[in-house]
Amino acid sequence: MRLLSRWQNSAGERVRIALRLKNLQFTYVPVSSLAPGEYNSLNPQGLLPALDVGGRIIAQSSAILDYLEETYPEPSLLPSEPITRAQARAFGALIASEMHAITVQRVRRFLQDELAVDETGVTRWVRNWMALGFEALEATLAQRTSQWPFCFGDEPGWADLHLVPQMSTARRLGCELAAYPLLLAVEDRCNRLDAFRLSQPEAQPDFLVP
Ligand SMILES: N[C@@H](CCC(=O)N[C@@H](CS)C(=O)NCC(=O)O)C(=O)O
Repeated sequence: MRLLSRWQNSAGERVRIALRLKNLQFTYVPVSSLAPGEYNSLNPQGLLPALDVGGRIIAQSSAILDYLEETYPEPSLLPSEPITRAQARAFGALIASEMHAITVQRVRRFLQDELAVDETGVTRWVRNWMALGFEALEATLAQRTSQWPFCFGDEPGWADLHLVPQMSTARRLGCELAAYPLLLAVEDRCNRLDAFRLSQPEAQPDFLVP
């Protein structure tokens, strides 16, 4: 498998973590190493990441995660109990759909360049959706029936691999996270593990390549 990504690719970081949690071999391919236009010919939407499985391309991190979970079920990224499993999926969906998707660079650029929103307005946009999301995530962890060390279990999985990249992205965009102690504690536990540390932007071979 080849993971087409770049160092600063939050959705790609989710997949990097998942591949490592499942102990799967993969080749990390920075898009900067491809010929001009090559990535878009593989993934027409042009967003990162994409997984190349024997020459067939899977786009969208959620589809890639589903593929990995279905094809390599052990170790599972999801809790075995159905309601907890659904809660873990909901936690990830909140991050991917309600936070990440509406604050990514192309959305910020559209606000700024096409709608003439000034820097203060763009910052307000980002902080609003991030804060609403993190508040809900923190409250979700507080409501759990068990206070597991990770989001939904004794091992990290689906929810955690969505959470950790989102927290570092939020920090990079100037969001204050001190109000979320449960999230911070999970993040701290995750970042002690190789699967998470080796997947961080600064650990990628193309770190800082534009
Ligand atoms: N829903 C997509 C989101 C992908 C996405 O927005 N990726 C961003 C980076 S996190 C991207 O490709 N931005 C354009 C770029 O970096 O060139 C997924 O989960 O894969």
